[in-house]
Amino acid sequence: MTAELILHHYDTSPFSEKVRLLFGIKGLSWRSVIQPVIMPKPDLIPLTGGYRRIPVMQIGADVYCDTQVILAEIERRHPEPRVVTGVDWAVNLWADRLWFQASVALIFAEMGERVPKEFIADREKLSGRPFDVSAMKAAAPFMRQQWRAYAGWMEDGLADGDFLGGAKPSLADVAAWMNVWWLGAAAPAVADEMMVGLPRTQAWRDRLGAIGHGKRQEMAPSDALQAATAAAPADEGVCAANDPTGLRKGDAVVVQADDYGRDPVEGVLVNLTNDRITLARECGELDVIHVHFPRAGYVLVKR
Ligand SMILES: N[C@@H](CCC(=O)N[C@@H](CS)C(=O)NCC(=O)O)C(=O)O
Repeated sequence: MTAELILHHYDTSPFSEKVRLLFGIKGLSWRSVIQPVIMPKPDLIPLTGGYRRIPVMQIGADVYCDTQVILAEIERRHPEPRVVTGVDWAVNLWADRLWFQASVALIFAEMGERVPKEFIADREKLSGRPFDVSAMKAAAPFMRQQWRAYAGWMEDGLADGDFLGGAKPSLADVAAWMNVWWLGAAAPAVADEMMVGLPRTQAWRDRLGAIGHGKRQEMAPSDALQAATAAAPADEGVCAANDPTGLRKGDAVVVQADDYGRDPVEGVLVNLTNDRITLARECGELDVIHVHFPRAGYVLVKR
């Protein structure tokens, strides 16, 4: 059986939109499993071992947590057309963190009191901080300046080609797209205002929007769990001998995000490189699953 690309996501998720766009750029077929926007996520947690953020990609018994490792795995398995060039990963982290936080403030300042209280309670647990709409409203004027400065970088970056990397879409475009797409979808008038007088960025936005999402086919969450049970992890993995942690294959470890959604995931280390951590987890009826995380933005310790 060929291992299908399964994306656990929901349609309004900006981080998921990065992956959907990459599927479009590479012309890939994929299965879509819709997961809840707030906890509980009973069909996701058995696969990840505790990681709750969205999206998660699954290929058989391999589970990829965080868009950094999801996008890297798609590029590895489907290298044509190539999208990762230069310092794209650094651009990706900037767009995921600094730019995303500016987008969050702009969007929730705009949505204000319309945000459901269950969502607020869930996101307070996710971040460990109050979800304070009035603080976001107070921060919005400053965050608008930040957002506009980032959009100005886009305008400059598009001076020599249709895309940030030149003539073809690159990972930098995918990373930046998340913020432009989300603001456009959640607060369209603010997005238009942020892009006034930036004609190259406006044309880029239309160009990326026209790429689409590849070939999407819905899948039931139970079928995704079944696909994990039916498969074995793709690879044995290798642990780099000179890793600064001194950790070795077979060590019992814990991985968690360093920003928000820091639920710990426990497992046995099977792969450790400069950009990836892979744990083996025994999941009862699901047998062994390999759960993959990026290195940047995650904390790895021995249990
Ligand atoms: N660094 C993560 C961030 C993912 C993230 O923040 N996702 C949001 C949705 S777009 C999330 O998980 N929110 C909480 C939830 O959906 O439960 C990544 O790149 O995948």
